[in-house]
Amino acid sequence: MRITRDSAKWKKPLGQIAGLVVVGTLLGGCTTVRPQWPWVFAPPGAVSYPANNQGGQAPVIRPPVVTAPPRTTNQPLPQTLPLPSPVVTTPYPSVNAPRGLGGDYANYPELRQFIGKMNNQHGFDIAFLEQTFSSVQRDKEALTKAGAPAEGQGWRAYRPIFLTEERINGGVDFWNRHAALLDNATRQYGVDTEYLVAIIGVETQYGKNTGKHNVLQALTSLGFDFPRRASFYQKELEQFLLLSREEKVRPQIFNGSYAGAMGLGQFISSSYRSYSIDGNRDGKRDLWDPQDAIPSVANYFAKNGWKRGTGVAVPAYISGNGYASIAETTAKKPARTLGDLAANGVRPQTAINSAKVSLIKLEGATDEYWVGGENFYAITRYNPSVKYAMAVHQLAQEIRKRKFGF
Ligand SMILES: [Ca+2]
Repeated sequence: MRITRDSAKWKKPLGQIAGLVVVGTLLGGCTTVRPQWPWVFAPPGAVSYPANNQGGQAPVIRPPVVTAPPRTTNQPLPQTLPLPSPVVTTPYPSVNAPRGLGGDYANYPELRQFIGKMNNQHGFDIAFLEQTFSSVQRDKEALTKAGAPAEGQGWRAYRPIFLTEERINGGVDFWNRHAALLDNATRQYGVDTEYLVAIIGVETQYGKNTGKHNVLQALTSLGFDFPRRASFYQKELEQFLLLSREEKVRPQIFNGSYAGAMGLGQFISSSYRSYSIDGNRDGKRDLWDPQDAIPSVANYFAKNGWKRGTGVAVPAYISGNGYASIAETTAKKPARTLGDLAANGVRPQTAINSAKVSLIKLEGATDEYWVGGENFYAITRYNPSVKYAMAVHQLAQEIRKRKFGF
C-alpha cells in the first residue's frame, strides 16, 4: 500500500506526522515494512440530499472541490477528471445519461445505482464517488483468478504448499520478533499463540506477501464484471468504502489480494470493520502493522468461538462402518460429543478437550480422518476449506515444536 507524495497539499501534514511515525516505530519496535498511511485525508461530506429521494426531486450537490488528490504509484488518476455540474437538473441515479463518471466503468448502470445507494444509505458525496470510480481500471487478473476452478488437489498435495521449512522457520522468527505483542494478544483474547503466528504465515508469509492488487479496482471489477458473486463483492465494496471513510484513507491507496483481502491477516473489508483492533492506540486500525494486525487476528478468533487450551484437531482411529456417514468434508459447526463419535467407531488418537467435535475427512489418494473440535471450526470461519484449517493447525504445531522443541 503505497502513495506518492506529489501533491503540495499533503506535504505539510505528512511532514508533521513523519516525526510521529519515527517515534511510533521506535516505541513499537516494529521492523516490518509498513504502508504509508495518509491520515490527513477526509472525503468530502455528504451532499445536501432530499431524504428518501426516490427519483422525483433532484439532489443539490455542492460545487466540487477541484483539488488534485494524491495519486497511487501504480494507478495514476486521469489528468482531467470529469466533474459534475454544481447544479443537477436530472434525478439521480440515472442509468442512461452519463454524468460525472468516466473510465472503464463509465457505462455501468449497476455502478450508478450503487453510487446512488451509497449516497442514500450512507451519505457519501456523489461527486466524490464518481471521481473515485472514474479512476478505476478493470482488474483483469482478479477476474481471471476469481473465475478459476476451486482448488481441486487432495490433501496430500495441498499440505506441502504450507508446511515448508521456510514457513516453519519464518514462524519461529516472527514469534521471536513479536513475542510481547503475541503474548499480550494471547492473554487478552484467549487464543493460542502458535495459531496467531500460523494464520499470518499461511496468509501472507508473515507479512511478506500482503497482495499487490488495488483493492478498489479489484472489488469494483468483481462487483460489476463477475456475475456469479457480484452480490458478495458489491457488499464488500460497500464495506470497503465505509472502512476508507472511517479510517480517513483514500480508497485508492489500499492494496491487497485479488479478492480484496488486506494486511498481515488478509481481512476482507467486512472483517476489517468488524474485527480489527487499534492495538497501539494511535487512532488507526492499520492491519499492515503487527501492533494492530496481531490483536486483530486474535480478536477474529475469539469472536468466532476460539477456546484456549481445548485443542484443535487430532488424528482419529476408525473402525466398523458407522464413521463414513458422519464424516465431514466441509466446514460444519461441531455438534457431536466424543461419545457420539465412539458410537460410530471413531476415537481420537490423542486427547482433545473440546466439548463438541466432528469427524473430519481429508480427501486424497488415501483419505485421512481427524477429530476436529470447536477451535478447528473457528479456523474455518477464516477460510471455509477444511484443508486450509488443517494446514493452519499443522503449521502451528510445527512452529511450536521448532520453537520449544516439543
Ligand atoms: Ca493503530
